[in-house]
Amino acid sequence: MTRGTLLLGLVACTPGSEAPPPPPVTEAGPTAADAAAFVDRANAELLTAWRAESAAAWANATDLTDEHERAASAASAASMATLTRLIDESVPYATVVGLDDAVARQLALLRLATSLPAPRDPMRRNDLADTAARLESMYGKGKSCDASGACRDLGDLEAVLARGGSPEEQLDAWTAWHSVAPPMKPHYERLVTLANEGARDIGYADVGAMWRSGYDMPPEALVNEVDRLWADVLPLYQKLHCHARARLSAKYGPDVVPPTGPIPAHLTGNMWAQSWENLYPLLEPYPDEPSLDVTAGLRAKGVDELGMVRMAEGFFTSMGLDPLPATFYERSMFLKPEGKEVVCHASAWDVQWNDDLRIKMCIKVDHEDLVTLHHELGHNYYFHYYNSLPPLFRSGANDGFHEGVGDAVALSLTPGHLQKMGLIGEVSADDHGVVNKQMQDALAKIAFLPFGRLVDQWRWDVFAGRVGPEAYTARWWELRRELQGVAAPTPRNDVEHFDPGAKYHIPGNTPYMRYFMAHVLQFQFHEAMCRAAGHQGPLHTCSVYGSEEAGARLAAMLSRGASTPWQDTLEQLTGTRQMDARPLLNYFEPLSKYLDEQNQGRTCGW
Ligand code: X8Z
Ligand code: ZN
Repeated sequence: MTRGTLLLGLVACTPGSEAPPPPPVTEAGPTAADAAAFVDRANAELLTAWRAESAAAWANATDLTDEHERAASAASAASMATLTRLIDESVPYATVVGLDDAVARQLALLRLATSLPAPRDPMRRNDLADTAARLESMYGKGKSCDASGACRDLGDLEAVLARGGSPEEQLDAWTAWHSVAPPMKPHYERLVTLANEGARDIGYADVGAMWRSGYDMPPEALVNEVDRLWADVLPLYQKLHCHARARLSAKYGPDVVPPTGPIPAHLTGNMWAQSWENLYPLLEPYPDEPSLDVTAGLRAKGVDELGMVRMAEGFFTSMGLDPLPATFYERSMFLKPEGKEVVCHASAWDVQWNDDLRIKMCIKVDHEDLVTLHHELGHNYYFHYYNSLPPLFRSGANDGFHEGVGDAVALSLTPGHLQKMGLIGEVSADDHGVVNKQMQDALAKIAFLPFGRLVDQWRWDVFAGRVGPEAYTARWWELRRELQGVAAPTPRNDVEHFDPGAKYHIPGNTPYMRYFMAHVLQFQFHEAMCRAAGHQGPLHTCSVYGSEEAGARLAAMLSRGASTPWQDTLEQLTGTRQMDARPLLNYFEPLSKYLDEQNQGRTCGW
């Protein structure tokens, strides 16, 4: 989560709509100087509102109580009121001739400054704030309890899938977690109705149209960009799917995993089939090679959760980036606290918008979470480096950038680097070692692509009213089947189920296309940083650990925040103005060949 999405936060003061009236605009109309003064005032008011909102959201997410939820909702409602009022007040300034570029850009960003636009009507706004806070808490508190009263939370159920035991056991865990979502459905319907009203109040057709407008290009052009990138990466996904399905079918039998057709969603080692890294033991191309998984190394060296955080920070500081402030270690939540309910879904924060960096995570000592820690610190470093910009510019160049930074850095966790850190044993640089590593990466990153794409495909349909509550779950599975090639393990319907609600970002109202873009962009960032580091040789062998040149280029990008169109920011780092799948495809070249060999004679597709 990034600060830009912390729009579920709250402001524990009186609603901002009661703020003093704006200064009168003279009959001649406002000047460029008036517009600049308005933007300054808007930034100051937003900063106050957003600080209160994120403080209350943090208190709630790290200790889910009714009182915290009420406070979070109140602060969120106040922040919504402030933003709505400022958007209304900004209207006369938008058409002023001769606006400074930065002022014009901030006026445009003001209308996009939330992913949860609120209706003007105060009662309906409060209702939306309550609904959003309620959904966040419901997800965080989600548990499945049996007749004896024994309960399992998401972490427990994910661990069952990760172990990959019997299909029955996995089906049970999958079903148990999906049973948490149906009570969310009426609240989600309410959120859609109210947020759509808010979007219309500020001139967008619906919330999806508003989300698609945040990319410095016409919204239809963004859709075309996503389609273009998807078409570029789809062949690689299909190959991976084909190979994974064949191995799963061999493991579980053709009755459980039919050798043609979609993969049952509960057997991919992940609750949402969005990342298949837990299938690595089944798919490891050359099992005789030394292991690449750092889990055993972390445990053998006695590295605990805090040690993992320090390790991730150490990667950034090796590149010459600043150390994290001491308060990061004092205020973060690294572990699920005893006796409290929390939102374990990992997120990064700057709670007080003043370098008050924190993460909130229930860290496990394993490979996956070491990578996730780099992801989260990528957000924190973004917050840190754009901290001196006006609040309206304190976000990623686009939201995919924010999500891609830490992942790009984690691409440098090469076997060579991990060996130097003493986390894995000797590594072979021969083809077998390379293909093993690529399989590990692809199961996390290539497997993710269709899921990254489909979550907002679904939500765009929902916000636009093309898919109503009577078809939420049906449409969800249509898309999952069509794009991911995975199928629900049991029949699902819209009377009993609300399967999209079992994924955090739906109740959490966090836009998701950002992750699809980030999975493409991170390879572009990695390639550019490797170039800066003077790396020679194939992209997959590059680690920018210790490269201050790469660090300086990264920090320059982070420092720009959203102050320039993302195309300019991308060009500054990479030399290109487009999101481009070539670096990703180039990176996975060796695996692509391996998959072609493996899939010979198989019927691929679903
Ligand atoms: O939500 C996240 C991060 C926080 S921004 C942990 N991710 C997506 C997910 O978990 O679904 C990272 C990858 C995709
Ligand atoms: Zn993230």
